[in-house]
Formats: sequence, structure tokens, C-alpha cells
Amino acid sequence: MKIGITCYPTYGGSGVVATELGIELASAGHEVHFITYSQPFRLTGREQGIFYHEVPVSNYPLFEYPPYDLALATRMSEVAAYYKLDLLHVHYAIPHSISAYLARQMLAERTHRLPFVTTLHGTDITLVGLDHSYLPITRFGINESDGVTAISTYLRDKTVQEFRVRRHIEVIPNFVNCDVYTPLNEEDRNKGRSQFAEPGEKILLHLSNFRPVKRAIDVIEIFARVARDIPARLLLVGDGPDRSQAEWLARKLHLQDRVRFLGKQAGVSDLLPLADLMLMPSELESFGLAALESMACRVPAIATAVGGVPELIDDGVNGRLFAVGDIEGMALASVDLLSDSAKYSAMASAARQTAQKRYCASRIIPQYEAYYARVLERGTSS
Ligand code: GMT
Repeated sequence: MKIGITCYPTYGGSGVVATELGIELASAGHEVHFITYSQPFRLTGREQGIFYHEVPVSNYPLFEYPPYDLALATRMSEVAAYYKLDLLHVHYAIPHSISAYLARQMLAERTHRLPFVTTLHGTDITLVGLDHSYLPITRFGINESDGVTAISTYLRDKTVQEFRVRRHIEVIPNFVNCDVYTPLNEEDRNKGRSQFAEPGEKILLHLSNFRPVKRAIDVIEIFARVARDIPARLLLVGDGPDRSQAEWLARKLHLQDRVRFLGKQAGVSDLLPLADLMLMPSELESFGLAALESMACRVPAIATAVGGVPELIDDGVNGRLFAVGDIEGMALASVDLLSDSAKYSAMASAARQTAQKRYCASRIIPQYEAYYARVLERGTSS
């Protein structure tokens, strides 16, 4: 198949999923065209079977707000026509589904049929989509899509309930390449850990875009309590609006020598297996890709029981779940696990097994391929 993919190409879970999907589809023999405003950060631009098309947005003085969604629709229709795309797959409903709708209409005039699939990721529904100024157009984009997928059952149900859409929404969960996200052998792990911690110290890690929904402040508070009881370090990967407050708090709590902010990282498969625990105390996660990626590396997550997270984490088996804001509970559970090697090892193995048995790319990519085939066959998936 020839598939066009549009996503937010910078840092964020939906862009990561879209990029990894494109990489996996290309290695399965499909031709993949990314149509985005900048090159997705996990791509080098030289992958076999992957093409990148930038969306230029001209900034005419009259445009106080340059119409990106129209420029995107134009580029989508051009790329689809030039490269004879079979299908567009857009990630994040706003504005991508609307641009895809326009591209489809533009091409229909030229008798090129271009169905599009929209994947809902989370905040496009739970935050942005429910904003009054966007709700009707998000609903329109969902209803007009030829196929719609959601990354968890929670998100599908939330979409049906909040948007009152009656169409079918296919649940295809987030995935991870279990060969890339994998535990390291002891020698490599110890070598990697020595960059960040002394022998005998534990490593806790947080990975996010530091938006308020991620509760980065809770991460620092949890770590402060853990570090009182056991020798430990905290690695924070990513960047965003709450980073400076988190840095300030780490200093206020005299933790600056124990906490390291690594900023944005293009790939994290080399960092995650160095950690002992992932901290994900989010206010909301429709899935929690960061937890899945760490679990695949045999690193269990201490997380919150919100959104789609309980579909991934079975409390006490492959990770731990707490109420939002339960800093004490999350700190106690971290100390408990890190002090009991038998309990820790069982949970770490269960985490890796969950990723392997349920979320490996090799299991999930065929679900996307089958779904595309259904959309192409039927005209629409509903
Ligand atoms: O929250 C983020 O990290 C960004 C956001 C996005 O859309 O880019 O992530 C959402 O999509 C991810 C990939 O499908 C999910 O794993 C995250 O749980 C989801 N975030 C939220 O629901 C807050």
C-alpha cells in the first residue's frame, strides 16, 4: 500500500506512535509518505521506503494566524496525486482530520479516491476536542473519517460518550518494538548506569513533554521522599512548560546533585533500560506510551490509575497504580519495590512480558494493515 501519514512531528506521544508506525509499515514493504510541518524527530530521512514532504505555510502579512490546516490540505492532495497514495492516516483529530477531509474532497473532483483514517490519541478528545470552539469540528472530522481508531478502550468510550458519535471506532492500542526497546545485558547496563549513578544507587526516570497534565512536580516530590530512604538518582527526559518549576523545586529541596534534566532526546531506547523505575504520576493518560516503552525494557512503572493506564498496568503485577496526587503512596511503593529484590524482579519480568505478549509492534502493525484493507474495501469502516 502507499500510505500518507500526518502527525505532530515534534515531541509528543501521538507523533512518536505515528512515526514508529510509519517505520514499521515501511519495513513491512509499504511505501510511507510523511506529510508534516517538520521532519518527525525519530526519522533520519534516509529510511528505506519512507518519504518526507514538508508543509510550507506562507506568512502573508494579512494572516495574523497563518492557515496551517489549509496548507496541509493542499500538500496532502498534491502528495496523494503525485505518488498515487491509497490512503491517508492522520494522528490527532485536530486539525488533521479536517485537512484530510478537504484533501479528499479536492481529489474527488479529479476522481482520485483518497480515504482517510483518523487515530485519536487523547488530548485531542479529552482537552482540545471538548473545548467549545473545537467540539463541533472535531465531531465532524470523526464522523467524516473513513475509519477511526482509538489507542485504548477508555478513549473510545470517552469519545462515544462526550461526542455522541455513533460510528464504529476500532481500538488499536499503542505498541513498542520489543527488539529495540529491550533490556540490556548486565555489562552494558552497568556501563550505561555509571554515567548517571554510583554503584549501589537506584535510578528513577521520568519521560514526558512536561505539560501540567504530566505532574512533573509530583515526580520531584516523590523522588525527594524516596531519596530520604535509599541512595537514588532521578533522570528527567523531555522538556516543556513545567520543566523550570520542576528544576526550581529540585533545588529548593537540595536535590540538584541527585536530579538530572536531560532535555529532549531523539531516541530513548538506550536510556530506559538503565533505569530501575519509571515515574508516571499523570493527571490523565489515554494510554501511557512512556510506561509501555519502559516496561518493554524490563522497567516497571509507578503510575496513576487514570484513563487507559489500567488497561496496560495491572496493579501489583506488572507495575503499581495510585490515585492522582498520592505522592506518599507512590514514594512508599517505590522504596518498597527497590528494597525487595525478589518482588522487584518478578514485577520487572511481568512488565516485559506484558509488552511482549500484548503490545509488540509485530502484533499491532498487522491490526493496522487489516484495518486499512477494510477501509479500502468498504469505502468506510462503519
Ligand atoms: O501526552 C502526551 O505525551 C502527548 C499526547 C499526544 O497526543 O501527543 O499523548 C497522548 O497520546 C499518546 C500516544 O498515543 C498516549 O500514550 C498518551 O497517553 C496520550 N496523552 C494523554 O492522554 C494525556
